[in-house]
Amino acid sequence: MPAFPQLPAILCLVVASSCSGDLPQAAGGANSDASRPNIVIIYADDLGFGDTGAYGATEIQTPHIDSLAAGGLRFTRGYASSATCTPSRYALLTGQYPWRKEKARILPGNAPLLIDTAQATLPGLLRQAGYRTGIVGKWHLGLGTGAVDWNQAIRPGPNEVGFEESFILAATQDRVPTVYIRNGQVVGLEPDDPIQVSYEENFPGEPTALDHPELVKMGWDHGHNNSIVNGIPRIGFMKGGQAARWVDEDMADTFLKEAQVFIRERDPEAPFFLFYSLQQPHVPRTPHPRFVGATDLGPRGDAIFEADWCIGQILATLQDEGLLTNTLVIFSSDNGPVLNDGYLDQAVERNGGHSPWGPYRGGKYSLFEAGTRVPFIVSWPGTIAPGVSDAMVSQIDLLASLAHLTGVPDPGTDSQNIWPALSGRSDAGREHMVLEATSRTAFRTRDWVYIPPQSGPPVAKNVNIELGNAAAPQLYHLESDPGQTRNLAEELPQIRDSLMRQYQEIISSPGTH
Ligand code: NG6
Ligand code: CA
Repeated sequence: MPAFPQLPAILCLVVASSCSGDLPQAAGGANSDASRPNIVIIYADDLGFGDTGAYGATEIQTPHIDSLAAGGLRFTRGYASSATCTPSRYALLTGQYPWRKEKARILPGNAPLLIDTAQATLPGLLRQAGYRTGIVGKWHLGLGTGAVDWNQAIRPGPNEVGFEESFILAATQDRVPTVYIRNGQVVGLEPDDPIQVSYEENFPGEPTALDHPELVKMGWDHGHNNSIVNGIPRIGFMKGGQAARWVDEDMADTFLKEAQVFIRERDPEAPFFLFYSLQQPHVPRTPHPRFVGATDLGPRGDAIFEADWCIGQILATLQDEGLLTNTLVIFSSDNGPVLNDGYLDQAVERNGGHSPWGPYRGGKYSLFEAGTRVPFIVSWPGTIAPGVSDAMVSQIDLLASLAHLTGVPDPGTDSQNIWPALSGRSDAGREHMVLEATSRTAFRTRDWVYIPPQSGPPVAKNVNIELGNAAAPQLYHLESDPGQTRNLAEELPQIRDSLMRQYQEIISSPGTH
């Protein structure tokens, strides 16, 4: 049952008038225009459905996310497009299903740009609508066209696919190069100490976790035994660029400050779009020392607490700047949770009774529900009424929905305009979607999921996550069985076959919804 609270009449009027059908186009001062609010997408990395107080966590305090949820719309059926990072981000920014794109998989740090510069993108569309656009934080969509020279301008990248300003980490916190990149230039690079990066072989004389374990302050469990930077062994090899290397423990503060500057230095004539792409709680989990011990869960819990604090600072910045009521804030995560993702950081040992995956099965990398079902909060005080929505919404739909909101033509992708659901005027979101997890796919409707036969192992042993693979088809009724404990594929062949046909039709079609 959808749980929409009874709204006071005056609030209903505000909601109805500001979100109805075709909205008036901008007329001068963008910040007073109800069809062109500032837009901030806050995107966590590997944060699970159950990792925040707003979604039931009791062992980690997330007061700022909780208050965002209390003042906004909290979705119970909110989805990332994939159970890993690169494909989810690709879908969010381009509106295209990632499984249509062969190379939309977890990318190494030296991969070429995955998005075609001619492709429609969310920031590109918002620029058409007159927005100033920026990204701060994790990118992980590739850079350049092949062999990147990290000592020159690195193009194409975020600035060539719609972001006017960018301050990013190239791939993941655990992958080289461990440097920040601003508008295509490595920050703080000294010309006499050039950076070299390889994912094939080490550079002679450079320490790795295998030959210099004494230099390691955070041990590795699987993978993560190549170059050591800041005492943390990484994926990939790197040489040089000493002055440019980041300090992991300062990363949250660094990104926060960049995001705040982007907001404060706004153009009074133009609304802004900020993609604030947090690195937490992805590995390596390195909260600033002032957050160490904030929870009893060790680095993973403390990193979530730190991320929540950062979100609070962003909301406070919006408030200080008088922007709260004309800024649409969307909060979500790129994929589901994982405890041991390759470092010895006590995430398993100290997890206690916490359930990062909420009531769902699986986690990061999984076709089961917890792989892609994530926190999803939409807040626009004064315009979107607070509440809880059971509409099925996906990050892939932000492109068409925000194009609709801001009055730019929908480029026709897999993205659907679900603005009525995102703004709380309807509890009908998406009717169905194809979910992806490490190149495998499944078909989700509002209450059902159909998982076709998969040949892979049932469990990813390193991370101890059930992947959703089985030789036989699987069918679950999520409304009555959220934990996916009863496979109904044999019992209900008609439903199974009907979902299977819809699924096959979509995956064999060339594109668009
Ligand atoms: C995996 C890494 C994992 C993480 C993941 C990407 C190993 C053994 N595991 O390959 O630690 O980096 O890639 O995560 O190397 S994601 O959230 O960016 O998709
Ligand atoms: Ca991720």
